[in-house]
Amino acid sequence: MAIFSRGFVGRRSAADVKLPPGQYLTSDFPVLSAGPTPHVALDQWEFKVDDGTAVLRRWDWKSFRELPTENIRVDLHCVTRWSKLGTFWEGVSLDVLLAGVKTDSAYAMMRSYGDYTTNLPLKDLMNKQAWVAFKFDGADLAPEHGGPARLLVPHLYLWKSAKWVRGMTLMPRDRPGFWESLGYHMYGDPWQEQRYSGE
Ligand SMILES: Nc1nc2c(c(=O)[nH]1)N[C@H]1C(S)=C(S)[C@@H](COP(=O)(O)O)O[C@H]1N2
Ligand SMILES: [Mo]
Repeated sequence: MAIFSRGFVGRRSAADVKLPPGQYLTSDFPVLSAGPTPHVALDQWEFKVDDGTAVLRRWDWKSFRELPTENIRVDLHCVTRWSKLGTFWEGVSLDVLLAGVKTDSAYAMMRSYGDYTTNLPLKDLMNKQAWVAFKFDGADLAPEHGGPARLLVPHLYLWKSAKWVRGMTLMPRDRPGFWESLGYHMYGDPWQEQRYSGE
């Protein structure tokens, strides 16, 4: 008969878990920000989808929070080698935000308050792979973790999950965002260990 310690009942134990190569488990939630935390008042907040010329979609906080939401339980993998398993979020799927948007663009640049950017293929943002998340563990997302709202793209390294997200620009060709310009990988698949360009 197996003996379970209390802490592991109903959870995955370390032995069950397959981490991406070069990652270790952490149970706390480190804060990694390239600059100061921008504080965005909800009555100032907006999220826009544009194609570099025209604004295609726009929400203020009220209309954003009227959109259908999903509860998401996902593993996070940071390029600095920590992984955090089974994190719990609430957010609006990018499938909802991009519904009906017609575009030939294959890429998007995510843009944040505070000027952080990160690039992704549009197909990685669709089909239940990405959310604009505003709650973590049932509470409003803390400012240091990206509140009021952050992108959540758990299948890529966490630098792709732009905190304080304010919009996205659709792009016909891939272009590097903030960390990608400094040598991080253009795509960033943790299972392929795509940490830096050239890897
Ligand atoms: N706007 C913004 N988003 C960001 C960052 C940042 O510096 N600015 N850092 C990225 C990196 S490198 C990581 S690992 C995660 C960290 O998220 P956390 O601070 O909630 O752990 O946010 C990502 N999103
Ligand atoms: Mo990171």
